Amino acid sequence: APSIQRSDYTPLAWNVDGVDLHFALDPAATVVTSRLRCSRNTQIAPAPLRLLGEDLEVLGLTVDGVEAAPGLVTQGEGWLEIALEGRSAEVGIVTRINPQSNTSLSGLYVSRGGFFTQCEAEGFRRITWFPDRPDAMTRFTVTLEADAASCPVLLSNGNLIEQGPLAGGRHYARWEDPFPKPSYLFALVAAKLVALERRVTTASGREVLLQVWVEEGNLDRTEHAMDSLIHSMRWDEEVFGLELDLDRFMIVAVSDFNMGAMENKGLNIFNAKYVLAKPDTATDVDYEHIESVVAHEYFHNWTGNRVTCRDWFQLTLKEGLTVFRDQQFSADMLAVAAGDAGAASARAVKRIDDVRVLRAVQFAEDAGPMAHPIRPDSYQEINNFYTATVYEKGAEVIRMLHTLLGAEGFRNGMDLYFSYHDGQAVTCDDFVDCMAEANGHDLDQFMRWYSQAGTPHVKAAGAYDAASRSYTLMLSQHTPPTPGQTDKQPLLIPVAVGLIGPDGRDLPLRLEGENHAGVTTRVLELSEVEQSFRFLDVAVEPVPSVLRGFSAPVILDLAEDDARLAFRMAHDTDAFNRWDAAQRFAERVILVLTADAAAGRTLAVPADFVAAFRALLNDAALDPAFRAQAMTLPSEGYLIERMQPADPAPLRVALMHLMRALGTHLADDWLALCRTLEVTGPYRYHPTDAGRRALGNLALKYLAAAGVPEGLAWAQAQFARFGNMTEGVGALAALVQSASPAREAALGAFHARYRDDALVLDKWFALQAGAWRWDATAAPVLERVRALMVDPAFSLANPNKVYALLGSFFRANPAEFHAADGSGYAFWADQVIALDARNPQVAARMARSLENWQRFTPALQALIRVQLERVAGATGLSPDVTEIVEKALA
Ligand code: BAL
Ligand code: ZN
Repeated sequence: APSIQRSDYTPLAWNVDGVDLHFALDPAATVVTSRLRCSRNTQIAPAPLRLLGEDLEVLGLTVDGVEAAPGLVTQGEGWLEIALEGRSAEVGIVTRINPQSNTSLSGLYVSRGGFFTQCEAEGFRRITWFPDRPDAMTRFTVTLEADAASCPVLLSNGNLIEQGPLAGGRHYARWEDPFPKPSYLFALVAAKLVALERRVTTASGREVLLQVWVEEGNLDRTEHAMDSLIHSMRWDEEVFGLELDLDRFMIVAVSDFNMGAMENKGLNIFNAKYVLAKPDTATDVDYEHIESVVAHEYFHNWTGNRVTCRDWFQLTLKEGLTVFRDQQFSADMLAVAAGDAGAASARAVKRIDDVRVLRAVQFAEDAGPMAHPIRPDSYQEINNFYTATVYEKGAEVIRMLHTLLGAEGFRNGMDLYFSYHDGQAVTCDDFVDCMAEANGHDLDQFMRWYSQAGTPHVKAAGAYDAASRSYTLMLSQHTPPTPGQTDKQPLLIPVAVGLIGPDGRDLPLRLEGENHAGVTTRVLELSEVEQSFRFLDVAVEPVPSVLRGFSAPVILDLAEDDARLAFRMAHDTDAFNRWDAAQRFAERVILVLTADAAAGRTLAVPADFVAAFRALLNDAALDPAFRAQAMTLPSEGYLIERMQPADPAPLRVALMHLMRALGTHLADDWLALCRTLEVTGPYRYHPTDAGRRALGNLALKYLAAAGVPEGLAWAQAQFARFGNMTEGVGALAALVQSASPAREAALGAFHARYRDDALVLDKWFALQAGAWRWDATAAPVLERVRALMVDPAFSLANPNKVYALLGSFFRANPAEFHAADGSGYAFWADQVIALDARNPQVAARMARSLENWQRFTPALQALIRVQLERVAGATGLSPDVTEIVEKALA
């Protein structure tokens, strides 16, 4: 398939200064009338107006009111050029589209009887012919016309300027967006919805209307999203001085949606999963996700909408920055709720959550055939580049700027960015240039983070010299080659370091050549391949704590024996590194157990490891949320990346053995936690309560895995009387992850209670698809997955269902998915091909679950290759899936 190059960018020959759109909405035949007011870009050589379109039936085409002469128009695959004369022209286009048959959920589509749009990245061209690229910023006026009974609510971007009835039971509304925007931020909704409304006053004293639109019957699940929106508005005013610029801001929940949510100007459209919450249906984690996604989309109003991307290669300009902003917001919200005493721990817990995802998903991506820099140089299908690299690693790159420049320097850079670029479509260079200029800081080397793919390895080794009372830390860096990029240059890597004394207290740090002493964590700037840093006045040999707070997205290679890891688990004052020490110890133990399982040796869990875990578990000075993080083993996905070659079957045996051992040896400790952590009183979403529930549910998981009768009884009792979804699904998860016969009854009861609640049933599907076989006589999980696919509640047309059932099986259940007979792979190929025919974006996401196939054992690789080739050879394959499988097979 052809690939698009970043270096091929050319400016627009024609600007569209304004567009009037008229939609005569009808499920099978919607007529879109578009009037484009175009003006020539006099900065470049004259060229025709180039419009992009896909699956459109053209009913008429005029230039300045006159039917376009055939000689003026040239057409190719997906494009149309009109040879316009002079300096300005008005182009009129009428097209007909079929929203009801649009199963890709890109463009205009129908969901549960309503009309919705999704235009990022290239969905607008499926609505009408347009210069559908992010640097074409246009003022939109939109008129919607629809059946009044089935679509009483008509929404689009900006301000409602007119509405009224029409003949034949129809009605209309006209919306005007005062801000020029690219077409990817266009949205419309026409549906039967109700709204929760609030009026709030912005920092400058303007009153604005906030609405959360949902289907009737879901109004009691909108409070949390509304609160999250208001908190986001306040935070952006306080931290970045950024205010809502519209009189009205709307969030709409839709059941069928490819992504999490979309930041359309003034009209955010959300996957219902990230809006709807009440205690009976949403877990603490759901509440947390809703808060952060609402914030993310709201923050895009400035970082993305007011200043947007010049081209899609710059996607991380808005995504990395906005993820960083939502991470900071969530950390602040958690810290405020936790109070002064708990704030640091609450921030660390959030950081751990984010790093866990980065390591499991982004590191894997960076080590596979899809590896790309946060600003890619080429792509075949842009939808495949909404990746963990562009988003999460992109956010880490912004975080490093924040670390290097300080909060104030970063804010100054942001202020400069808006002062220069408000209303423009710009590049990542423009952003970093502002950071450099505002701080008088040369960031040329730092820009390599934008152009180099792959996860850097940082090696650290320390040497203490008692005679001179000095400690030298040697740091070196190396980035392994990635596809198409063999030579890597050294990066500028901020490495936060502390030195811990034998009593467990941090030593004051004084770097050679510097006078000030006293700080206990110091950010070293590693810019060369190898560099030494010498600390003076070090009274005793310290234990180094390196990469505190995960100060850079790298793999740290630091030789530490078990005793040292246990020491840092007990004493590291950096909560992130304390957690990381526990993860490193666990990883080491698991990989040894895995090798033993593969070789048929007996499995033995080291007593030191159990003791170190027990000490953390019972450290009442640590908040429960942190303890839950520390006691959660590294994910299977992450561990697979750490194995060479990866063999999921013995890994699963090792993990089960370790879970059972920790459940058995620490049974009394876990049971004591269950008793002391119980949260009484009505449910509230609060980090203190959430932390207690998280640790309590984790205790049940270990106890159930080990088959401890009191633990299973506790889980059953909690399940029988649960008052909120966190407790309900926690107990259910513990039962499902056990050999207890109670599991099937619990699954049945859960289904009976929530049979009409699609979002809750997603949890039910996911739990079963991700289940381990604790009972060795149980059938392979694939059989259950197949059975669930014919459950009436399942549908391949609904992305959430696909992610819950198939996504969980492919991604969260490696041992079952990678069954030695290859059955999982054949099933994967069947589903990818079936999905691709209706929704290429969802199909490509599922296809990606096998891209790192070359990590696995030769026997598994041989089986996977057959299925990758089968998918690659399927007729009519989308560009989306083609790119994934071709790169995997390259
Ligand atoms: N822009 C796509 C969804 C998001 O990142 O907010
Ligand atoms: Zn985003």
